[in-house]
Amino acid sequence: MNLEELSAHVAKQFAQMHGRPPRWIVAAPGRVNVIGEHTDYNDGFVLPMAIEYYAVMAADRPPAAHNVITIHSTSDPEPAVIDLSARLQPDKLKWSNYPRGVVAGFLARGLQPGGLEVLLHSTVPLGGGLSSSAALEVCTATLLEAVTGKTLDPVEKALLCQKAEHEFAGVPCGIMDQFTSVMGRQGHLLLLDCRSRKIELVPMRDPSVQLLIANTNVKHELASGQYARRRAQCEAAAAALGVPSLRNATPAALESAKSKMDSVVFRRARHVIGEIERTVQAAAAVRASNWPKVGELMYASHRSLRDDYEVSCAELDALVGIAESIGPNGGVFGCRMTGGGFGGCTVALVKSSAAAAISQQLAADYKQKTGIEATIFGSRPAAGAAIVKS
Ligand code: GAF
Repeated sequence: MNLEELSAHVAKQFAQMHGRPPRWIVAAPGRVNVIGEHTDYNDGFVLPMAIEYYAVMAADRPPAAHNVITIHSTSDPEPAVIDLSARLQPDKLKWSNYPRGVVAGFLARGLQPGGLEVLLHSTVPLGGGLSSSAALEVCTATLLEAVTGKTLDPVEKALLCQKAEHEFAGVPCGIMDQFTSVMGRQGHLLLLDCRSRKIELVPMRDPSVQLLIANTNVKHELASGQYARRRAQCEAAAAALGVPSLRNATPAALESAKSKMDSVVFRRARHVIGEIERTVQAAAAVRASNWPKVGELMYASHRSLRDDYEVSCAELDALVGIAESIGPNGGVFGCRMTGGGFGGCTVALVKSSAAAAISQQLAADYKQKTGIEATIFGSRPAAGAAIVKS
């Protein structure tokens, strides 16, 4: 379903529920990261793109004026109820904390949205490492821009959403996901420098290649605690090296400081420093349409995430192993886990002409190895969040 069809679908559902059409419709995409994993909170580079899967909200004022935002979701019978006259705090209904934190960010800027009835529908797989939470945050922020008539600067908007995730969802995430959902560009990867927060657009329009996303359909629960622990280990490595962040470190400096840190911290830093370098090289290789080189960097990224950063899992490794065994003759250039890890998705760079056959083989071999059905889909690089109706 393209965005236009999806918006019409959500508008229809809203009308069925409330007996009138929505006044506003907004959408924000998920993302897939091609390379540059766990580098954003180290001031490094990332190379993601927005995908054609979206969080969509349809909304209107409630018939009787009251100061409450009620969000019904098509994936949970319990609505999020955000009372604007009370001090906003994290709630036990987990998904409601993403919009709640964003509303708090608007209120902190003196922007009063007023009462709303909202219907949320998301096609971004939940918890699949494709930024379903950032899509929800950015979708909420876009709705509040439409409602208040105040357009935020894109960087401020992304940072407001990141703060919502830190303070209301308790995840100390970097900036990649929110920046991509806000600033995605059709036909382009985003080379985001997380230190300067500047984006270089990298065209990705060669029709002979495409990205295939494969969802392991597993999510191992240790994810969020482990994320915070990785961040702390990176900070420990930077402190031992005497630099503000691992962006400022080189492989040689790390090697010579090896005795100053424990071996786990050393391996975490080795991943980050290598991954920042691979990301810059991959952007250059995409620009040159050097697909074998991009693929080689993707495999190297996966090995480093698996062995040094230890955020992969058996199911992700199984998918990458199958992709590797299909190999260049079968049309696969490279494959790696994408997103935070411990489950979720892989991303593969493949020949478009072989994509259907590769999808079939990935699904069949994964089922055979793990007993689990993978979900496999493609996406072109999509545009960032937008007001569809206002
Ligand atoms: C998650 C985080 F939200 C991002 O900021 C990033 O750190 C990513 O994991 C790992 O690259 O998606």
